[in-house]
Amino acid sequence: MIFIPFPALPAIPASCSTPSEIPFNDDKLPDPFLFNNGAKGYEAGTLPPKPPQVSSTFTQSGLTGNLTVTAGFPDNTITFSSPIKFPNGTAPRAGWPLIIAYDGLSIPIPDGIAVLTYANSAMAQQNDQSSRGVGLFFDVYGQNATASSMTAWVWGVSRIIDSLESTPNAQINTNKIAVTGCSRDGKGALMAGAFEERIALTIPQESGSGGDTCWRLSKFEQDSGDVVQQATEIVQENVWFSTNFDNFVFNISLLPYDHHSLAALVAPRPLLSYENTDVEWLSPLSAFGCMTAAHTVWESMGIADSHGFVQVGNHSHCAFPSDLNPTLFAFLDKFLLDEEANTTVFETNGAFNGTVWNPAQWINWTTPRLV
Ligand SMILES: *[C@@H]1O[C@H](CO)[C@@H](O)[C@H](O)[C@H]1NC(C)=O
Ligand SMILES: *[C@@H]1O[C@H](CO)[C@@H](O)[C@H](O)[C@H]1NC(C)=O
Ligand SMILES: *[C@@H]1O[C@H](CO)[C@@H](O)[C@H](O)[C@H]1NC(C)=O
Ligand SMILES: *[C@@H]1O[C@H](CO)[C@@H](O)[C@H](O)[C@H]1NC(C)=O
Ligand SMILES: *[C@@H]1O[C@H](CO)[C@@H](O)[C@H](O)[C@H]1NC(C)=O
Ligand SMILES: *[C@@H]1O[C@H](CO)[C@@H](O)[C@H](O)[C@H]1NC(C)=O
Ligand SMILES: *[C@@H]1O[C@H](CO)[C@@H](O)[C@H](O)[C@H]1NC(C)=O
Ligand SMILES: CC(=O)N[C@H]1CO[C@H](CO)[C@@H](O)[C@@H]1O
Repeated sequence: MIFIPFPALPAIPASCSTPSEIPFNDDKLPDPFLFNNGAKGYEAGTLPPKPPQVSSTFTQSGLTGNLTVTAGFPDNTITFSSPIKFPNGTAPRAGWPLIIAYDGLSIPIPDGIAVLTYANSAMAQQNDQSSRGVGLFFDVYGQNATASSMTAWVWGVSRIIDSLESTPNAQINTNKIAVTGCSRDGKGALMAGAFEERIALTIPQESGSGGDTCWRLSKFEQDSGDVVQQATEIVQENVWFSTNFDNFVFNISLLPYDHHSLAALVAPRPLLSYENTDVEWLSPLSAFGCMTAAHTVWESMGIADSHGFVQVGNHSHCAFPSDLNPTLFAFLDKFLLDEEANTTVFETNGAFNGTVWNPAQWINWTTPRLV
């Protein structure tokens, strides 16, 4: 992937060669306010641009729509369909806001928002190591494409949005599209929000390591005796990340970024993440610390209330306790439905199994004022 840390650089000329690695070595979290001039290939592989062919058909029966996307190259296209569940009633002039739900929705939504279920696991399989290069995406780009499931899924989201933009009779407001997913699909949802700028709101749910946690902090938790999913484990478990990441999982300090930088790519657009301290492998300290680091980016822009974080326990993985509804609905009301809402929320129960979060150990930048 090409990481262009905030603030975004001007477009890189086509002739500009991008280094595949940047000399770097720091145990602390890298300063998200420094430029690295865009190195690619560390973690998630390459995200291809829009291919020459993208077309779609849309049908609707009652409140259920069916968006079918065909995308690829003249001699090689793939076709995939996504069901859309529409709200009852008359669409707003600009169309309905929409949530794209990776592999199905696991959060409640208020009335007035459509839901598209994205079959991301068909786009790029995620069963185990045997899933490498398997899925519709790889039917277009080849089994050996350097993409990972994460980037393949983002590519599919982008083609869905391309198709909605050119399908006015679907009555979707393409300026009001959110993305969500839980656990492995939460990792994917964050990646989509980071790399697809047409996503207006990003809601990863219990995404853990590879999502809203930082690799350095997950390693710290593991080294402190907590049993968490960290980089060395994650590359064994599945094919979410590129094979190149194998070269860094034992040398995390060499990464010139961490996932606070990934989250920062979402800014200034809003990000709301939920975490669950009852599921220890979700790396609870890492999630809180990583999002604390990322929060400085929204703070620097004077929009701290566009970045929410809520970390509670007492529920099973990917369940969504109803006492969390007010924060979720506040974000959906404000950013999808254009209603007034207070979206200031950044909280944790601090249940880190006795491991201590010491910000000074990880964050040594001062947050600038960019407004
Ligand atoms: C959606 O449309 C496609 C293309 O016509 C079709 O193949 C598919 O079966 C449809 N899906 C559903 C659930 O009707
Ligand atoms: C949609 O709204 C109409 C009118 O209020 C109602 O009769 C109908 O049952 C509703 N349908 C669904 C699926 O909610
Ligand atoms: C993909 O890479 C593997 C390992 O390098 C190689 O054996 C295989 O032939 C390649 N397949 C294609 C379709 O290029
Ligand atoms: C919590 O910490 C203790 C002591 O380091 C460790 O034995 C235990 O495995 C940890 N629990 C989890 C779920 O990580
Ligand atoms: C945990 O959830 C149960 C059942 O919903 C509830 O009775 C209990 O009070 C909750 N405990 C805490 C600490 O929130
Ligand atoms: C918004 O909510 C936060 C957190 O509950 C609270 O501290 C703040 O005062 C509220 N702001 C307004 C304008 O009500
Ligand atoms: C932060 O840490 C880096 C690397 O350890 C060091 O070069 C830099 O001077 C530190 N910055 C501050 C403000 O302490
Ligand atoms: C450059 C560097 O630190 N490389 C190390 C990466 O991790 C492996 C496995 O622990 C070491 O053998 C390398 O020295």
